[in-house]
Amino acid sequence: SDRKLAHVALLPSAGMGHLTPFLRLAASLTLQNVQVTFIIPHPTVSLSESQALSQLFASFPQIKHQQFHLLPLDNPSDDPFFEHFQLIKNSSRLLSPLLSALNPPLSVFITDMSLASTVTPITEAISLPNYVLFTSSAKMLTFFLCYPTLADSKAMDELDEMDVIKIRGLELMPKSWIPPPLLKKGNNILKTSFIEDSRKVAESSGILVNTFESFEQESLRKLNDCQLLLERLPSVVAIGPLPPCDFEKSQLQLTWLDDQPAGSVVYVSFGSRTALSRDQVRELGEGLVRSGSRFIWVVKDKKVDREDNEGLEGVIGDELMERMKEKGLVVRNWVNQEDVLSHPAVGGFFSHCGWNSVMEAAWHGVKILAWPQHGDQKVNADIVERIGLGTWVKSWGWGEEMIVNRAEIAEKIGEIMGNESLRIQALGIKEEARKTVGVGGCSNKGLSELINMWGK
Ligand code: BUP
Repeated sequence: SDRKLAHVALLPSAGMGHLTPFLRLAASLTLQNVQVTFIIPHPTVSLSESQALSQLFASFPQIKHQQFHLLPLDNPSDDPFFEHFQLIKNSSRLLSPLLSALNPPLSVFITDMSLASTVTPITEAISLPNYVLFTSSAKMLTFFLCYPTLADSKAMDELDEMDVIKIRGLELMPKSWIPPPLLKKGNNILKTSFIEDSRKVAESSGILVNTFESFEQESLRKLNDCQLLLERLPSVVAIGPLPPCDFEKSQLQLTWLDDQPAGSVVYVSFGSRTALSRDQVRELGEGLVRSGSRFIWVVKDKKVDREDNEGLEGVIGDELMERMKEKGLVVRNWVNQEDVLSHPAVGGFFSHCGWNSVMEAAWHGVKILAWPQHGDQKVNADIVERIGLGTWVKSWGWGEEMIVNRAEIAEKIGEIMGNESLRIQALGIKEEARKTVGVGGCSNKGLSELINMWGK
């Protein structure tokens, strides 16, 4: 055959939510005989990130990795993940020699949407085709691509009068679903990065999205329908759900789960980047006890895991801890989500709807009770509800807006765990998720076609 093997470099952004889909993509590409070089911004923010990376390289010795040493920053930020983006931006000129030195020469480069504006000028300068892996939903991608139009001052003025965002081609979206800084007049850093990254993503060679046809049909149609959203758009390829890999599983046995009846346990986790207030943590704990349901709960009250030194008793209080023992397993900070969602005892997921979590719940057919906390999560929660994977209590609000009380939490958990039709729908979604990445499935074809093109 006259086809050469494609050589692809991957550069992820900060945080597990951004890293995980890159790890899974690296594994998928390697399994299809693509040579992968993984570029690791160093140092990583969290322990979980460095562990996940070591596990990938241990399972796939054929994946090459290159450390990308980040230059120190003059003005550190109080959000470590945000600081990491700044570090990468600051150090980006070091990427050019690193990429040029790779052998065999690269066929393509794939990076995260949040790094697009930083990295594209560098890869363009060395004539490398530039792809973006969009690590959120296709729906969020439609918003992201339209954002520069919205941020235009005239559109912002009109927005004042309305509750919904109305842009040509974009489905109407309540303003309350969008992170407030993006809808403010004047400049702020989130806004500026969003605009710059959005423009660069629209100029890229192609956009890969961790989603699938039947899950987000309408948004995918909009994205690939010529000129509906923007005059010029690269092709948008759904390649998800990127399957969780064996290497991600931990050695730890969740023996507690093994002893619970099938489908009886609700898994409670709000992602790797959300720290709930102390008061909300306790209210949530009380709600779980009151719900009468069995639960496994990941408690997190610091953004970065390295900073978490306080014991569970300190956060939750001895007395509540004692009452939770009977029905629940409480874990500090981190549990291997793949171990949990794949376990037959788990029948529900009380989730923030980070996009990876949504795809993982779909993959395992676990129904969701959505409680979005920030960022893209309300948009994602809406998708979950509309497709029938779960429910979302919209009145709960997000961020530090309000405290949701124990009675409401208990009630909604009871409802979701008892909802039989939702359980069946979730199983149907699981079937579709497996089909689309299997031979002949849409996502499988999407990725294979890209790989063929890259190898030419
Ligand atoms: Br928390 C947690 N164990 O305890 P999301 C997360 N994860 O394996 P996020 C664990 O990290 P953003 C834990 O399976 C998923 O793959 C989880 O990504 C894994 O949310 C990933 O769900 C988390 O997208 O990021 O971390 O809040 O909001 O940036 O998408």
